[in-house]
Amino acid sequence: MATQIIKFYQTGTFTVGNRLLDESNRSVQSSMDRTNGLNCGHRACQGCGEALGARYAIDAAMRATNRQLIAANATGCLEVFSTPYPETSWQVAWMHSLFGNAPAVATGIAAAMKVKGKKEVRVLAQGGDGGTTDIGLGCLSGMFERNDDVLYICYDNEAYMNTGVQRSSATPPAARTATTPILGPEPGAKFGQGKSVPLIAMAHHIPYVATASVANLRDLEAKVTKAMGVHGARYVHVHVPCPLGWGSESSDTIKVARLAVETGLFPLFEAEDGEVTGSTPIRGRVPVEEYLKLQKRFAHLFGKTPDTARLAAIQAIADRNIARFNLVRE
Ligand SMILES: Cc1ncc(C[n+]2csc(CCOP(=O)(O)OP(=O)(O)O)c2C)c(N)n1
Ligand code: SF4
Repeated sequence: MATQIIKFYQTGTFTVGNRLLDESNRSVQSSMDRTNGLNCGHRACQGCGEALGARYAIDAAMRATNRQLIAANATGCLEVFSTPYPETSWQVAWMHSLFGNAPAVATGIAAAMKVKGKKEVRVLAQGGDGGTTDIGLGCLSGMFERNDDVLYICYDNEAYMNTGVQRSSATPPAARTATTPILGPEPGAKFGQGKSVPLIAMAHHIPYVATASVANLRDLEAKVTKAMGVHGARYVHVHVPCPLGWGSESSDTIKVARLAVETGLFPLFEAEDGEVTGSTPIRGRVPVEEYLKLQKRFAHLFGKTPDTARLAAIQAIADRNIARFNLVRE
């Protein structure tokens, strides 16, 4: 799929349909032949970023593999809202796994396909940030270290949403969750050292690592397509706002995701064999307050007396990303 940057007004919209563009530049979703990998009828909340991200990622992967795809899915919202027994919204060969072992299950599927001589069948695993950055990290590291032929996609909504919004190691500092309440002198999640699974993946020198966001769906499609064109272990980390857990408006999901990118809090980059190969520049740099204000989980930072010290600490995280990934260019 082409990665040419296209201005929205040039597309002729089918939402992001791009029907006025060359065939080669159209998004996967604009095609009448798209696979509708995650179909209607699922029970995700209105405005769920995870459902949107998964739909785009799976359709792109199915197109890239000529529909020869098997997906393993960690327990989490994505699994629960899509497969209330005996129903399913998946139009892809799909296997449920435990909360923490989706990478190992996917590795097993890939090994089975190899033994059967089904080289054309490709394997993908997917899960939330809890399943990925916490309980599944050991299995994931093993999958990376062995360079198993699997694409792992993490949909990062920054907490354990399925079980009622508990903190994960991807929860940002100061955020209110069920387990990081607004109590004490520094309410919300602690300022730790952070944990970047994309950087951890890079430390394994795997062939391909990328971050993506539902704010830029063409970019997400392109990165998943690129990942499916490579063999070995691959990792794509997608930022997916959760209106229920973040306390944002359902209609603001894309806006919130875009502000995460434009503030520098969620940098978009790619890496190959352990080295950063590119990043997406920020178009108009925005102070972190613009992003935080749209989410009730950060409302305590904007009380009668704004928490300027901790707002500055969050801004410093964004500034560090901007410098590290060269996000603001002349
Ligand atoms: C070993 C184990 N512990 C706890 C659970 C309960 N559980 C199921 S899903 C989930 C949270 C999932 O969070 P995350 O991976 O971030 O995905 P999200 O729901 O946010 O998409 C938990 C704690 C479980 N299924 N297995
Ligand atoms: S709780 Fe969040 S992640 Fe789960 S379905 Fe609702 S919006 Fe999506």
